[in-house]
Amino acid sequence: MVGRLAQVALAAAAVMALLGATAAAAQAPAATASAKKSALVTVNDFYFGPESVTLKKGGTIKWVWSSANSYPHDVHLKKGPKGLKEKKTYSTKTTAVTDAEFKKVFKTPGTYHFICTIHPTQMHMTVVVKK
Ligand SMILES: [Cu+2]
Repeated sequence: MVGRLAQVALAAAAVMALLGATAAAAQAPAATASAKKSALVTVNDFYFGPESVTLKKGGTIKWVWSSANSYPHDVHLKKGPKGLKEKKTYSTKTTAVTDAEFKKVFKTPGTYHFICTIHPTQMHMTVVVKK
């Protein structure tokens, strides 16, 4: 008898937890959509975290290579907004496994697509710079 009651209580708790998780997930996009003045992106074996960043005009991104990496990666601008100047400065000149940083200020509004040239299908990210 007590056992059955406990089971019912557990099931109710599980449903409540599920409902709570769903509510939290529904609220998340609004929070991440706000434009940031600066953002930190980690370069990992085989993903950028996060894969999407929205910046204010003039905002900065700092990429930091994870100390847990075993493979080399780079940051490479595959496509930037139309008329973007000094495109080459949005890509690293070399690859690195760990202990590397790359910082870039985004003054031109638009959408930027970045990849790692060694793992282009796995590692990609998008930066949106607001006007
Ligand atoms: Cu890579």
